[in-house]
Amino acid sequence: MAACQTEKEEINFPKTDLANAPLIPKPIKTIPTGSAFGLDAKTAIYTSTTNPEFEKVGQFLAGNIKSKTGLDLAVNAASEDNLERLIYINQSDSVDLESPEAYQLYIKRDSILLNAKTAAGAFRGIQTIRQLIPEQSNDTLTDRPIWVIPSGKIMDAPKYGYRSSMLDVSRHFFTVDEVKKYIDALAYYKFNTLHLHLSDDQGWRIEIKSWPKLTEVGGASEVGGGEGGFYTQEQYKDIVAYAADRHITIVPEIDMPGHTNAASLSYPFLHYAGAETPRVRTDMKVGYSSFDAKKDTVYSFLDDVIGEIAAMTPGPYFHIGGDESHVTKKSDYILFVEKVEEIVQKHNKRMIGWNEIAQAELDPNSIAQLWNEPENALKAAENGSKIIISPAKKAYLDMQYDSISEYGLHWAGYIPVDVGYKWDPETYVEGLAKENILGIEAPLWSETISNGSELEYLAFPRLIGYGELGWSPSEHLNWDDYKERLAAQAPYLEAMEINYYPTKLVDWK
Ligand code: TNX
Repeated sequence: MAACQTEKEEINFPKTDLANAPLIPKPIKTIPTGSAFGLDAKTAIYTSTTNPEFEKVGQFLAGNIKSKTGLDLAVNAASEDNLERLIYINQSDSVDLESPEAYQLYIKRDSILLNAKTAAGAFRGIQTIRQLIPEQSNDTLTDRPIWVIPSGKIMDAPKYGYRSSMLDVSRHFFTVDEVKKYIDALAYYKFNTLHLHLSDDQGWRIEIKSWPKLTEVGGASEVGGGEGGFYTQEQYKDIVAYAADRHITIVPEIDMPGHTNAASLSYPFLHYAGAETPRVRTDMKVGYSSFDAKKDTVYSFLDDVIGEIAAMTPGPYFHIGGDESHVTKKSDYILFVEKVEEIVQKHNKRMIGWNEIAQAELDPNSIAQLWNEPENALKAAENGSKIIISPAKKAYLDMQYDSISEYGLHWAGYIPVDVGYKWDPETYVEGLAKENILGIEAPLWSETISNGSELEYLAFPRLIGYGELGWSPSEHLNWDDYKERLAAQAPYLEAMEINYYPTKLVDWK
């Protein structure tokens, strides 16, 4: 009997197993149903239209599907012939979607329904869809190429609300395009934050209109003697907007009172008498520079700098550094941190600082970032502050993989890919309750790397593991299971032209 025109075509999909899909981060709950959704030219994307942010998420998915498969799917505008299968991105009020980035996916033969309460949740959910689309189409099931997506149900939400990486654009400068490429990869692995280390001894990287010499003088150097560089305010805003389109928050850092040689070289009144005289620094030493904590003019200067950056930064945070101020007297250091905290709050931002800031009397709303002193993290937590977990020994992307690694340092040890993955931020600091943890960050310091490809070599594949540690529940963290899923990331990394370290610990496909 001839099939009626409107009847749906029956495709005989091979048996699938959604629970074995190589998703990173691993979702909370996956229930496979063994069948499949066939992504093809007859698929349309629809979204809730009451919230324009949902439509943007749909457009983003369409763009990714186009570059991965060549299929040009309509968003909220299908014609009758391509309505056979539907991907619907729905704003839902379900109580199961309490966490701001939670999502649910229902994948059936003829539809994929993505439910989320917020556009951020929908955006995280479409990363799961992207990861489920195979690299190769199946060209034998029907008369046209079809990308077989395993059917089933996924319920998912992040463990932490702060899942971050840091780029040090100061020791070596990275271009806007290099930063955007990094943001794309962060988005794919469900990170929601990028911290930019915008100033240090060797270079100042952000234009400040009221203090132009910061970039004219302080921006013209970097480690090893290269030409340095800086972001104009327009370029910084462009990075912020690019990140926001991917539901990623930019956290700007101006490191102080130490790590300030480039600023003091630009404006000598900032310089602290106990610090080394400012000069162009292209070496890798730390701990010799400081702002003068006792001068009112230093705080007026910082009010301008923080004010200009805060005005361009929609996210809630401002990072003041605060690490390794070895030449600043302790009393001056404490005075400085407390005064700068007031300035940050005046500009409506929440202060973050490296763990040393816990020596000061912090406002409980301020956040301490653990890198080397658990006792300071505990002190800050006792005072009510939230903690970001970034231990150098486990989460520093600039540590060498092993003794023969080409780039990187090893002062905190070597971090092979398995060591970077086999720990749990929830239990890393003894005595720190999980309620006190804001999230996790993997910082990439750039003393030994000077271009995008070297940056990627240190970050990948370790960064991918930190995405999972920040998102997936502890009971899902398992190296043997993870390494199989990591191996399956090679086609994505290759398609994105990301230079990764092909560790022998993983059986790359
Ligand atoms: C320590 S971690 C630093 C940075 C260096 C890094 C190199 C931290 C807060 N300070 O200034 O770049 O080590 O690994």
